[in-house]
Amino acid sequence: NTISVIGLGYIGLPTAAAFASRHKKVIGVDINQRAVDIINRGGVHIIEPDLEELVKNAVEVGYLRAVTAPEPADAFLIAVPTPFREGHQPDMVFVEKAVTSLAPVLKKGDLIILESTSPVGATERMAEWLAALRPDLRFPQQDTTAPDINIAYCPERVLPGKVMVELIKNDRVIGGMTPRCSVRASELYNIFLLGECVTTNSRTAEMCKLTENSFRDVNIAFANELSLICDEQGIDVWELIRLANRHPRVNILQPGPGVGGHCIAVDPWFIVSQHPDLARLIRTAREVNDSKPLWVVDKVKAAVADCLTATGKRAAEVKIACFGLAFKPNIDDLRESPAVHVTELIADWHAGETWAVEPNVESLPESLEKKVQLCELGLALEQADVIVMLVDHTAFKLIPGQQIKQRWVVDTKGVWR
Ligand code: SAJ
Repeated sequence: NTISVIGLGYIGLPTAAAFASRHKKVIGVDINQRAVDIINRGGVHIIEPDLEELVKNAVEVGYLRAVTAPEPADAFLIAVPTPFREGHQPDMVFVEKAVTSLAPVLKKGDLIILESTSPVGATERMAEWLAALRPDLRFPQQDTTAPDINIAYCPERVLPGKVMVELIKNDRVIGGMTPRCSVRASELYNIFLLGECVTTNSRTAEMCKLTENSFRDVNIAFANELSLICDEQGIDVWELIRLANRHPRVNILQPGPGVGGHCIAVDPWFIVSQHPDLARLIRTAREVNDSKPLWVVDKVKAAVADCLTATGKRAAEVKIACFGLAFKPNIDDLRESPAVHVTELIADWHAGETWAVEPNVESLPESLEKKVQLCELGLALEQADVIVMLVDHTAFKLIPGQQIKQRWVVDTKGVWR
């Protein structure tokens, strides 16, 4: 049996590699010719621990091959991006394109699984598109007992940086359009899954994915809101959270410079856009987290003003070092990172030099290239006037607080308290 994975990104490629490692024939499909070429040479175009080794082996033994257009297979997994458009509306254009391209190669008995984070109802919509493209086949909405094609929604829930572990260990929500679709999808994932398959319908599975990330976003927003209140009250928010978490039923997350990544800052909007009047808490959490970088920049401005008064320096002489650019600790992923956003805002405003200390990268993203200098940790500790702690990388946490001689430190992660 052949499995086709459409979309070879952060989710699709690890999933394709997981099936191939279980000696299943996998055809990976991606419109990006460069990615396809790299994979066919046994390489990877994304960084994720253990992924390269797995892809290399799979390609060498012939279980995995990449192409730019779908070929016939027995199961199709769609793992393409679902970004949002203006006004925070989910954009299903990549799913629609994937479906349109696979429709011609579909045959009776095939299974189609949508993995991309999607608004509620997307799987049913996908089935409608397919029915229109292939009137010769019967889909689950037309024949609920024995359709020609089985369709399910099965969201991924892996943590970037731990994808290969979580892909196999985490339980999986399987939302079949019919109970039989759920059974077929569970059989497929059980090829590599150690976690359990928990079955439901497609709409509940879609909502489940959005709920998981909204839960985290709301809880981070709670911590971020507390950090603003504590700042005004002169209370150490990290100590406060540690103490409150000693209560057996309290478990507060950690504040920071904002929420980044490609999921938590996006998915809650899928619920808000479908329910603008009801999703009040979810929307507010997004707004709280999105506004945190601006608050951090205000803190930096105040620190610089204080530094100018205390030292008599001119603004152009003040050096600001931003510690961390990644969207979370110990990774090199800078996309959708609040730390990058804060650094950019500081550099745009500041008259003097702005430095970025990011031990996990060798070059700066385009948005910072002309405004910011990448700086060694030691030099920044030695020469910066103001330090802005943005990401709690282990390398930063290892520096003893007493070693920080700067008087002006804006510490958004509570690393050197
Ligand atoms: N963050 C905080 N405080 C915290 C925890 C996180 O400010 O206490 C920030 C991080 O610094 C980062 C952002 O939140 O900027 C998101 O990081 P994360 O580690 O919470 O999550 P992601 O985006 O790497 O992965 C999430 C995971 N979802 C949940 O934990 C509910 C992952 O399981 C999902 O598969 C992934 O989204 C996804 O693809 O949807």
